[in-house]
Amino acid sequence: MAEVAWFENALGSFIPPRAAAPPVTATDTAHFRRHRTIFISDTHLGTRGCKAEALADFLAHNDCATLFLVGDIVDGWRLKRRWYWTDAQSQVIGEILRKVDNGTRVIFVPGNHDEFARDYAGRLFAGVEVINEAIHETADGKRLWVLHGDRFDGVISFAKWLAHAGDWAYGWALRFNELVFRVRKRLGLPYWSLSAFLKHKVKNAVEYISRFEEVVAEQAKLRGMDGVVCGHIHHAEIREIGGIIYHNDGDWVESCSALVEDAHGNMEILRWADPSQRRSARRSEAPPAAAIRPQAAAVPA
Ligand SMILES: [Mn+2]
Repeated sequence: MAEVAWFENALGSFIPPRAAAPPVTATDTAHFRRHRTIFISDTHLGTRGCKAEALADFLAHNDCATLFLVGDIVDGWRLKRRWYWTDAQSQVIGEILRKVDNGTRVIFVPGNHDEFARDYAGRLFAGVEVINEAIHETADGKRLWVLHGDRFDGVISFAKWLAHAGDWAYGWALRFNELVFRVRKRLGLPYWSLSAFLKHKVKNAVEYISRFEEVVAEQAKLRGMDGVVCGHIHHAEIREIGGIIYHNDGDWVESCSALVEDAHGNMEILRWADPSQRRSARRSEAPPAAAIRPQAAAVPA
């Protein structure tokens, strides 16, 4: 893979190293968790489905040396049809740029919904490096292939228009499901079982997900990797498949999940929608109160 070789061999040599991140001066530094690496994908900024508030909150409370944006970050397909942007979505961009300013290396690996960015691979935008595929070396020396994953999706690779149509149809189906029901009833059309239809769809989805995971792992093995990090199917997972560690960082449309690596190379999936995990994530690894709030002792109890 030319891009991979290029990234490995050349990128580090011409991108000037940044100074280490200075201590963050946010008001709630006590609730801060530091990671070696954070991987997020499928945020679908520019859509109503994007859980932008949760994402901005996650980014504000989780710091890292390297942040990988593993595709479908901005939904160009939707924005092309209709502009949808909120303050919370701007806040997400603001949090990412704040990380850049604080010395975090931010690498954007475009997906199919933001494929427009693939033409800019090798460039820097606002300090964010764009690269079609990357190799990440973990703290314990494992080589992980980082890519969005849509290239293994037969529908998307071979009939792009079909995928677009499917995406469009799905969005409308969700919004007008109720209306369709009422119209059918009025027209005296026969009963149509939604639950049976969905069950069938879910079964197909489960088969599709496991096939996707196998294919991605196989391809990572062929490339001599120890593991792979991808997104695309909106299904967070860490599991071993045929000697390859398969990681999927999930999405920010439903599950609000991120993949994080600690200083020893341990990988973990964080689910920011889950309030208990959110609280414990904020408590853990918090620096001693005195270190960040030297004035705390002077404040009367
Ligand atoms: Mn995708």
